[in-house]
Amino acid sequence: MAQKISLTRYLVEQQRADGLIPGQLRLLLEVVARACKSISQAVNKGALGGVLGSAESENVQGEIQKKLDIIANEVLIEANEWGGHLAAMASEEMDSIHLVPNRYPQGEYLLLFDPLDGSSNIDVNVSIGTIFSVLRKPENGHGQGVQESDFLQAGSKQVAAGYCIYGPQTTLVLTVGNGVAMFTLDREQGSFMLTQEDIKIPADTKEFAINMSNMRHWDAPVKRYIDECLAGKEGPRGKDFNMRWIASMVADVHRILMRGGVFMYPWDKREPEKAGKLRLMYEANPMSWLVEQAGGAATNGRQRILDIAPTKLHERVAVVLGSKNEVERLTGYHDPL
Ligand code: P6P
Repeated sequence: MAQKISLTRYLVEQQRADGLIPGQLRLLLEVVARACKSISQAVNKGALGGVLGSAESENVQGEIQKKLDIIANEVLIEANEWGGHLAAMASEEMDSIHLVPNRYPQGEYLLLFDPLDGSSNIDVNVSIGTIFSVLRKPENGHGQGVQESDFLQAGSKQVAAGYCIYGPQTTLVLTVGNGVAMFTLDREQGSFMLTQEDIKIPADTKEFAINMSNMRHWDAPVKRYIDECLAGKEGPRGKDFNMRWIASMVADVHRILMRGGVFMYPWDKREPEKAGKLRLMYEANPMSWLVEQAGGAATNGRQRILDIAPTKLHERVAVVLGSKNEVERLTGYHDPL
């Protein structure tokens, strides 16, 4: 069997090959991977570790926090504060940005994360995951420390993005802008080992992912697209479709990276003032870059997600991502901007 390459060796060789992973970024990615290993161990303990259930608190999204949401957030903060690679962090679980304390050196990067996506699945033992996005700290010219406005960069400005899925395997999926690679945690060695690279999403699919219980709230283009899928062979698509909905974006996106498909969380009439349910900065942007790097597409129904200029740290967005031809079809059903 070919020698397995560790995450560290992969990052070193990628830097040597095309210079996309400067030293501080390599350190950042290795620290995030180590933090994900710790989160994986906490998740795997489950009831034995007393980490299930609610933390009896709410996050900035107004959602009840699970104990593991808070644990994962703390693990990522503590792991990334002291290394000198980061200037600040932002998390779904924190109202405002977290500056690296003055007692540590400041780095050139900003790290954003959803520490544990899919929390509603924690207590029922369904795959969940950590999503992360890396931006450069801008030369903000205001001469002060990092401010929230420094994080408000379009997804096209990311320098690294990835997720770690805590499922039957613990798997880290990563891009730095030259394709998508996957690393599986070897628990005996305690290392992430390269198990797939240059991951590609098929342009066509027969599988869609959406929460069908929201059908009556959707806009006409989404209803049209789903109705056509449900009409199957006898309908305008001329083929039958399958449906999946894990209610854990990391798990649904991972399936799409592995075998194709289209994932939708569209705008709906329940809270019309919100652009969508999912968060742009630390859910949609990293997942959209991964999908595009794997040959797929990602829009909000009308616009490429990575082109959206953010106005708020926790802003939400509608998401359609996955197999390119399906994303383009559904986007084409919407009125142009
Ligand atoms: P619903 C998890 O809470 C999440 O943010 C995504 O991971 C997931 O795709 C979506 O929400 C599930 O939402 O409304 O189906 O529970």
